[in-house]
Amino acid sequence: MKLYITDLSPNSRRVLATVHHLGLEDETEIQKFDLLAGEHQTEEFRAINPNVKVPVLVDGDLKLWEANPIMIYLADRQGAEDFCPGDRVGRFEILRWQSWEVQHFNRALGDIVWETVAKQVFGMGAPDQDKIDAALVNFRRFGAVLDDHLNGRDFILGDGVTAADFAVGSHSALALHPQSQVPLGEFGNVEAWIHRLEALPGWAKTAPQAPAEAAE
Ligand SMILES: N[C@@H](CCC(=O)N[C@@H](CS)C(=O)NCC(=O)O)C(=O)O
Repeated sequence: MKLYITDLSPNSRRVLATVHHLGLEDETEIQKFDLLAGEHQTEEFRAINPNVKVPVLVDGDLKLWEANPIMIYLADRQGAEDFCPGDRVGRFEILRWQSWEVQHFNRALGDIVWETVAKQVFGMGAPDQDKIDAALVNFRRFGAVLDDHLNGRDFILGDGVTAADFAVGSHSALALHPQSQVPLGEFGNVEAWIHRLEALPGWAKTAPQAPAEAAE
């Protein structure tokens, strides 16, 4: 298999962490692009992903883009039922939380850290406080949902880590950044769960080298 990723990307991290968590390192060739240098903008890569974005997994004839389905594909390929249950209810749970993080939780979190962390890393100007305030309203709304859900659970589906945790937690390094202004302290269950995630070997191995520079 070949996996195309970039450094400092939550979307890439969740897939790379899945590779490590499932013990697939030896059979996965990793190609990293420097997006700022435009290394991904080639006709060869466009033929693999017409969106010209990473992550992308190529496995034989399969060219799979979008981080969340790549995680499910890798789990199914390994028969890793504990990481991504195959039964009807378990599978719906994974899809539900993956859909939710894209639309709600990480959209809000991403908007906050774009303003507070990433823009400064990329030299794109001062944070826009109005945008931060608007995103904070959504973060608090959806953060409360996750916090309630995690009450009495170590991970999103219960006792063990799954693809739902890697998806919802994909921005953890950014949320923990001292400049992030993400009010994690208001959501004790979410904060504890992020630290639990960061302590997992497969997740820890993929921590951004310079979390201060972590950006989408
Ligand atoms: N929805 C996509 C998002 C992919 C994405 O936005 N990738 C970014 C890096 S995190 C990218 O490749 N950007 C390069 C570009 O747009 O030129 C996924 O989940 O995989």
